[in-house]
Amino acid sequence: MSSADTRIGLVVRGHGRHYLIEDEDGVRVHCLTRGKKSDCVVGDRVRWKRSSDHEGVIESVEPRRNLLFRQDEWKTKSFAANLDRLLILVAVDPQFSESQLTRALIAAESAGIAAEIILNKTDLPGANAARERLAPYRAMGISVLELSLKGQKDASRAALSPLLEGQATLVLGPSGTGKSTLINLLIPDAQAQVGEISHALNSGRHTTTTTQWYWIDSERKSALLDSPGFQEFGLRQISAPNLASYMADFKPYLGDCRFHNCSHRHEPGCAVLTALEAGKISPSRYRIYDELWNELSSPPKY
Ligand SMILES: Nc1nc2c(ncn2[C@@H]2O[C@H](COP(=O)(O)OP(=O)(O)O)[C@@H](O)[C@H]2O)c(=O)[nH]1
Ligand SMILES: [Mg+2]
Ligand SMILES: [Zn+2]
Repeated sequence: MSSADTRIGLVVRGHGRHYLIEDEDGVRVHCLTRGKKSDCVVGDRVRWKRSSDHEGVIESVEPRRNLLFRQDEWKTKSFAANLDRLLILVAVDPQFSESQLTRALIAAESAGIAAEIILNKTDLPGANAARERLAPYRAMGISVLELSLKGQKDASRAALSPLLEGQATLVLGPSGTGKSTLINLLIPDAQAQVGEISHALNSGRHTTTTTQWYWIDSERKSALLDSPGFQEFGLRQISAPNLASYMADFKPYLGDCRFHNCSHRHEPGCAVLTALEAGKISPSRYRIYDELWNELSSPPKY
């Protein structure tokens, strides 16, 4: 197959072996993959060619800039490829899991993707408590944007728009935090975009089993990606000894331990443990590190 026959397209939705590709002119075409070799995810640039008036075939996947994924005990789940930013959405209520938040941040850091946090529903009582739980993240240099997406639509849009401009941004967060509210705020025709895509892939209107790509602007420069919720967020792609290097609050101390292969759990002369005792690393972050270390250094459970 000569590359002259193929064109470059963007994967905007996947469903099994079925993909929806957008060509350079914004025209969307239903494509199939040939097999395992052309496994692709939303955000991928692919080489494809027409196989009929209505359909195409994906021949190959272009090299990726990055890939955000989680690796549970037995399966790997890709969120999306070629992202500019990850926005982790948490809310005052339901109370967010710091472990899930940390896992998402580590996955992003290890994939080389910039991540920021949005705290939504700051109109609710309990906002201060949530703010306090996020203080360690602010202190380690992660931006925490406080929003009230439902009640303060204009202010939220004004705060988000500059962040999203010209970028491909994935929104990740547990259910009930306001992901749909955020998408609908920025993409008034979101429902129509989903319907059109689902129709093209014959995948049912309300399936949210895969990542969904939305254009924010008619010039197709800024994109938001919505992905399905998750129960687990496995990080088995990371080895325990590398874990601390993906945690911004641990990183400053890593060169200062007595042993170069320090696990930062019980070794004498450990700079991380000293920082923990001095209150420079938060106890909850350290507890999550310890849990993750155990998880990543034990074999998968049957
Ligand atoms: N109080 C309050 N409720 C909100 C806010 N944003 C969203 N909600 C509500 O939270 C619930 C879950 O929102 P939704 O966007 O469906 O969350 P998703 O599950 O992450 O898609 C809905 O009842 C929203 O109306 C907010 O800023 N403040
Ligand atoms: Mg939703
Ligand atoms: Zn150490």
